Amino acid sequence: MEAVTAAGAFMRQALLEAARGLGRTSPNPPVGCVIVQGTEVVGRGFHPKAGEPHAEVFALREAGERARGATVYVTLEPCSHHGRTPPCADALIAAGVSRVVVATLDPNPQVAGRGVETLRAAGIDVTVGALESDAARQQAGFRSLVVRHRPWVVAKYAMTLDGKVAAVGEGNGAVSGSLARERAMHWRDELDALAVGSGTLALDRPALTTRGVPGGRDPRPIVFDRHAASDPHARAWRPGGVLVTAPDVRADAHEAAGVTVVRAGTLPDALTHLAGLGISSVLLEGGPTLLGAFLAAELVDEVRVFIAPKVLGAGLSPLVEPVRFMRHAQHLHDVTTELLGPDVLVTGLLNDI
Ligand code: AOF
Ligand code: ZN
Repeated sequence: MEAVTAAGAFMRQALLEAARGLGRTSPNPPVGCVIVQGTEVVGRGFHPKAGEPHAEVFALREAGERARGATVYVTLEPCSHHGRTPPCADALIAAGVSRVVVATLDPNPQVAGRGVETLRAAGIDVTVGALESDAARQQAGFRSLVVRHRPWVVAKYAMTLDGKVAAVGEGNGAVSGSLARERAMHWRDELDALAVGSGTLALDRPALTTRGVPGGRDPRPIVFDRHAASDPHARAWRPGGVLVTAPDVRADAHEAAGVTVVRAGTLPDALTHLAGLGISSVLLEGGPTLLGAFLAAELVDEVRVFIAPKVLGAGLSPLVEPVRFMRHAQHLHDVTTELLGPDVLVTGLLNDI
């Protein structure tokens, strides 16, 4: 029992290492690795960026000779293929490690169990499944790209106790408190892209940037605008920006402004195009038409909602697209709740990873 707890604690550290790469590794996964001799951590590493060395390589470098006979905790199965970098399984064997604890298998068809097989064939003791669901959730973007060829979609909004996202007299007064807004900024830093509809772009004039996160980077802005009628010079646009419009719609002004234009007849089609641009995760920040359309099409994978202890009595709902019967409501699973100052954060999944 104790061994399981210790393994969990080290894997938890490996997940924290991996988190340092979130938002920076696409189309690769965020991966973390911790190497342990007895109870001492002798090496740590994370994958910083596609094209750069994998997590295991950094951890092995730090451990040096102390990797011999050690136990390795890694959040994704070590790779067995020659990609942009050589196989991690070979590097672990060469370093003489005794045991490897893996959180999740790699769904990449070039690996898919062969990393584990290679290690076992070399006499290394391999365990799979430590903190598996946490790791899979952390790698949701990568797994979604590999398995479904579309990004992982996270719907985010903040609403009052009576379910309003804006007051009738004012479009964009803050609903949630500062801790909630700070958390949401971390998500912008961690997800590849941030999407809004053309209505939100026009009404809120959002910057769609990451603010107040040390070392943070901005997500790619995406605007869903079926008529391509929105301002091609809106402040949200920056390099990497994507306009999603309908087939046969001209978007010359956007193209001239350097915006990548995706033409899609359906939302699933749009997501396939976004995946093709290397976008593995999308934070949907509204408005109600866009959120409603994604939800109705069952394309929201994860929900993150702040509930503020305020009452408006009237105002804008977070989504249009009503469901008439309780039995037809979409149910979240793996629900979490957290108090952030006065606000409650509710998260949950609508699709499996
Ligand atoms: C690992 N450790 O830290 C990561 C892995 O092009 P490459 O060489 O970077 O290979 C990318 C693939 O390697 C990626 O699709 C995934 O299957 C795996 N990522 N594997 O052992 C890591 N980032
Ligand atoms: Zn590797």
